[in-house]
Amino acid sequence: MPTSPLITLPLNLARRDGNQVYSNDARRSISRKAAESRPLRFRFFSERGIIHHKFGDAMKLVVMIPCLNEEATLPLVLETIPKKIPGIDTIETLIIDDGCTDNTVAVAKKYGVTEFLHHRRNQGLSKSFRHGLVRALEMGADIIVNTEGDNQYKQERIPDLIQPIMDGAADVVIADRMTHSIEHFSLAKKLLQRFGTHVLNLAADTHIPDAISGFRAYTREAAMQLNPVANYSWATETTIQASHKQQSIAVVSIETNPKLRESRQFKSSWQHVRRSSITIIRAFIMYKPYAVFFSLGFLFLVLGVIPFAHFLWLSITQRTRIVFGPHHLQSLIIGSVLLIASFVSFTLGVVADLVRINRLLLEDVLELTKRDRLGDSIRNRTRRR
Ligand SMILES: Nc1nc2c(ncn2[C@@H]2O[C@H](COP(=O)(O)OP(=O)(O)O)[C@@H](O)[C@H]2O)c(=O)[nH]1
Ligand SMILES: [Mg+2]
Repeated sequence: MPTSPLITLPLNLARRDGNQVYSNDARRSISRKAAESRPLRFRFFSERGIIHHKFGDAMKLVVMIPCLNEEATLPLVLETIPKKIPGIDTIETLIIDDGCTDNTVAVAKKYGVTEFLHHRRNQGLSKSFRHGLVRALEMGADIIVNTEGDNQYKQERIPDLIQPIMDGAADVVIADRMTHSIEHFSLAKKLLQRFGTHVLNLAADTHIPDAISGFRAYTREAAMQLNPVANYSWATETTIQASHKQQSIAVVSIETNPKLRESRQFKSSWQHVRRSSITIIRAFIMYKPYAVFFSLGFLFLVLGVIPFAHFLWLSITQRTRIVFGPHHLQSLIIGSVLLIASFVSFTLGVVADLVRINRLLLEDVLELTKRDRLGDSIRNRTRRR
């Protein structure tokens, strides 16, 4: 799949140029006013996309916060979620209580939150995200924002985060934390983040600068199509899925708040590397099986041919000793093993590709089931701004 270049797109310039991204729609005047009052720049990385909006309907934003014992920091988060955003009629907060054993739920209620999704016991962040997404859809969200309960992200910048969606330019928006400038990140963590993002961009065919940022916004359509299955790294997985489903992804630079506590997701850099590597390898196998297995197959083929060529060369130059002597037969054995490995890799590539096609069909069925349950018509999907 060809990659799309990362374009820095100043909003007003795009409008002046009549860029197709900003074509006519009923909400344009609202979002134009909002955007012009704010010198926002966002990077838009693809012109593909499924962009939808229920024009004319009331727009609902759901801010979802997966929480595991966040009583200390949750008030800061809830206080900074904007109460009003131009172009948005309703803003609701959804707390995903992932088996909290402290007063997180009571604190949230005190701050006026009415929507909760409870896990009786801890199920992990990825499942919390997945269940939260479905609940937000059930709540009738047109736009879904995910943030964290540790006040890592600047909720007051949600209007900036959703601006590309409001302008009809994106299905998914990722906040770039600008990790190179985060003071409490060690050099090793920065390098790790950069390397991880680079590999992920290869798997996802994207050019996103911070692929694991958890501060994101999704349109209803985009959320409907995402099905993260890994136990860790929902951010990595959903980025790959969004790209492979031709969703249009925009990036907005939003710096993070000062750190209030250590990450609980990753106890050490090593654990981070291990889990991220597993996720990325899995992602490659799931989404680009032919690239993985055919490369392996080709590598084994080349390595397997070398000992055979070596044996052939010796049999020509030292004919009697080779054919009748005990030497060099190991070349044939090693070559045979490598050629068998090559054959197995090619075969696995074909099988994995068939499984991938099956999964795509299953995901289509899943999407239709969700639409059926939520009463969403697929016709919305073809409506572009
Ligand atoms: N670590 C962790 N966080 C969870 C879990 N379930 C929900 N969360 C929430 O997920 C968010 C991210 O966790 P955090 O420790 O800040 O990890 P970070 O992604 O490295 O910043 C926080 O709001 C947590 O409260 C879980 O099982 N483990
Ligand atoms: Mg955090």
